[in-house]
Amino acid sequence: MLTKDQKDFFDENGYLMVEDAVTPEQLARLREITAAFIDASRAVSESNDVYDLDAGHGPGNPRLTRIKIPHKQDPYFWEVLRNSAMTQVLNDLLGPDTTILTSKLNTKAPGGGRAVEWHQDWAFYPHTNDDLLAFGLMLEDVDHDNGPLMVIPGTHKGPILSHDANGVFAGAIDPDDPLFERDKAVTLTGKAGSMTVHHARILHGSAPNVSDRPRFILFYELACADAWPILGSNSYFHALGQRKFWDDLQDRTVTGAPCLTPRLEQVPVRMPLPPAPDTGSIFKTQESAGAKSAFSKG
Ligand SMILES: O=C(O)CCC(=O)C(=O)O
Repeated sequence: MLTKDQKDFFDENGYLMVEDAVTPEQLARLREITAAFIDASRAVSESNDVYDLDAGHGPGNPRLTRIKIPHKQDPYFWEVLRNSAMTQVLNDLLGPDTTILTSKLNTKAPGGGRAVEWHQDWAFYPHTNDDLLAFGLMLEDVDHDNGPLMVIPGTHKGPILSHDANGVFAGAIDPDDPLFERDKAVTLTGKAGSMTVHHARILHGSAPNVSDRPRFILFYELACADAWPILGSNSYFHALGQRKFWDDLQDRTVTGAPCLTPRLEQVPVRMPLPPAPDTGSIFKTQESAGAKSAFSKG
């Protein structure tokens, strides 16, 4: 259970590090399943509903940016969210009724695995209130060299910066935006089994993996059940239609029950439109929109 100091820290700064978010047994099983997925990607030559491929991927050298929606690919990714220390952290921060928006296992292959340009998750999926956060469970140790998550503390209470480039929603801020205070960035490193928590409005990003070790972070994006989506780029559930949406809403309940009376708060909302040419993942959105990189050397 989180202490009052940890909760206050999250409220104030918009992020938190939690150690031992899963047991060693749970971690071992998650790694095993992940390794099997990566192995199976050898037979895949184009990004699809499961894999987002990185440049250089091939049968002899699997290089992925992402395993998409892992909790839909293998039930263990769902089970662990509902039966671990993560579950308690979720209830401590969002209350008893919680829902999942999406999940992703972001992988950075050794020697150059892809950067995630600076952004605010909220820009992708505005809701009726901002009781939304993401967990990032480290499946391997994460240090300064293998592309750790970085956050700018306190920005969850500030404006939503423009995420547009070349006339479309690019899913990344302009690194030259005067509101972007990069010198305030905090780097979130930790041992395998540790977990980052970041608020949906906090500015965050991560550099390429320059080490010889992979980086695997399993992200769950979660909300209080009374936060209803206004729109969401990349959220499959917007395309379901009412009946399937209803069924899916039950399936997405992590703890407690769905809430049919959205809580409406005064939150900054700008629709993530028009879409980038390729919205298959954040990597594809940022790349296809021509988002300016904060990490490229040139
Ligand atoms: O993988 C990372 O380092 C960051 C991931 C992220 O922010 C995202 O996928 O929205």
